[in-house]
Amino acid sequence: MSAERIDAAYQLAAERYRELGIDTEAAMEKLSGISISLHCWQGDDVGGFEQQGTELGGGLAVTGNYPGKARTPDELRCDAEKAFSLIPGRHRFSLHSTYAEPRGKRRERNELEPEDFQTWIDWAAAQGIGLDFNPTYFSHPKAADGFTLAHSDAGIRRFWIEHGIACRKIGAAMGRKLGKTCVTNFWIPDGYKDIPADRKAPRERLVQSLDEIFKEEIDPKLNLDAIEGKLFGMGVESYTVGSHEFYLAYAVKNQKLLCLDAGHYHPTETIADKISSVLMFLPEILLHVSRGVRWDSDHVVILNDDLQALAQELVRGGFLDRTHIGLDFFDATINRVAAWVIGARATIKALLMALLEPIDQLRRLESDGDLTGRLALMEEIKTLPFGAVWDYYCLRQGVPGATWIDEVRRYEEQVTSRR
Ligand code: RNT
Ligand code: ZN
Repeated sequence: MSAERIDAAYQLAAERYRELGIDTEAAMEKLSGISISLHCWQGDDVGGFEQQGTELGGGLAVTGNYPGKARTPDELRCDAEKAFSLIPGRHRFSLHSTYAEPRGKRRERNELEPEDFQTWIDWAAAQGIGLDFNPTYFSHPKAADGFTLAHSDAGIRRFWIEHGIACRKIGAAMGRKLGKTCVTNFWIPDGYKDIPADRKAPRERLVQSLDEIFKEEIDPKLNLDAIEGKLFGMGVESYTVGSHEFYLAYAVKNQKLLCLDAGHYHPTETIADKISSVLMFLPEILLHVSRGVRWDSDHVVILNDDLQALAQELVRGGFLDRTHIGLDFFDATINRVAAWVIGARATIKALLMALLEPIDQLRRLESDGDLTGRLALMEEIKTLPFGAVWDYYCLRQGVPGATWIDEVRRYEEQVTSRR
C-alpha cells in the first residue's frame, strides 16, 4: 500500500478513536519508547558457541530443522540486524553466557569475563541498543544430572555460584559500557523427574547459593538481577526447586526482579493476572513473553488473547515503567529471523492495542457498577480500526507493513539458505 493511502486510512482511524476520547498520536509516542528484549537464542535453537558437545538439557527442547541457522556470532548478529530492521522501535538484545566470544583462550563458565563479550558490546553500541544477560545453567557436563545451584555436591554448587557471580559482573559491564541498564536473569533447571523424598534440602541450598551470588552490591543503574521460577520441565515433572512460590518469596525478601514466563504455570493460568499482585510488593519485574501450546512448548508469540491481556495489564496498571519485556520462544520449524519478527511485532501490536483502549470510560463503567456497559464496550472496541494505526506506526518508524516477509524471503535466498 502506498504511503498516501496508509496516511489516508490513518486519518480516518484517528478520527474514529478521537470520538472515543483516544489520542492515537500520544499512543504511538508512548509505544515508541518501549523496548522489547529480543532473545539471542531463537536465532540458533539455544545452541550457543561453546561447543561443549553436550545436549541442550535442563528440560528444554527445540524441535525442527529449518535450514539456515546461525553458526557463528557474526551470522547471529547479521540475522538479528535483519530482524531489528523489520520491527518498529528501538529494542534490546538478550544474550546467554554460552554466546561468549573469547578473543583469546576460551574460559570456563565460572571464569567468564566482560571481555569475552566485548564484540557483542561493541556491536550493541554501534546498533544503539542495550544488552540483557543470562547465566547458562544447562548444556554443560556439570549440569548433566539436572542439578546446579541446588546440587548436593558442594564443588558443583561452587562452580555454578561462581558462574552467577561472573555473570552479574558481565551484566554490569554491559550496562556501564552501553549506558543502558542490563537485566541479568537467573533460571536454573534443578529438579526431579519423580517424587522427591526431600523437598526442603535442595531449596535450602538454593537460598544459600543465591545469597552468595547476590552478596556483592551492584549499582542498579548498571545491572538488575531477575529470578525466574517454573512449574516443571521435561524430565523434571515432579519437583522443581525454583518454583514460583520459592522465587516470589525470595524476590520480595531480597527485592529482586521476578521474571514471569508465560509458559511456566498451569496451562489455564496466565501471567497477566499476576502482574498487579507481584508489583504491589516488588519494584520491578521481567517478563518472558512466550506461548505454551498444551505445555511449556515455547511457540512463537502471536497476537492472541493471552498476549493482549498481558499488554492491557501493563498499560491499565501504569506498569510499563516497572516492567522489562523480554521474549522467550524457540521454534526451529520455521525461518528463525521470521520467528523473531513475528513474535516481536505481535508483542508491539498488543501494546499498541492496549494503548488505544478507552480505559477511563471502561473504568468509569466499572466503578458505576455498570458491568453490562463494560462488557458491551469491551466487545465494541475490538473492531476499531487498529490495523490502520499499526500500518501508520510502521510507516513512521521506517519499517515495512505486512510486506516485511518479502524482506525475510530475500534474505533467506541471499544469505541463510547458503549456509
Ligand atoms: C526455561 C526458561 C528460560 C530459558 C532461556 C533459554 O524454561 O524459560 O528462560 O528459556 O533461558
Ligand atoms: Zn523463560
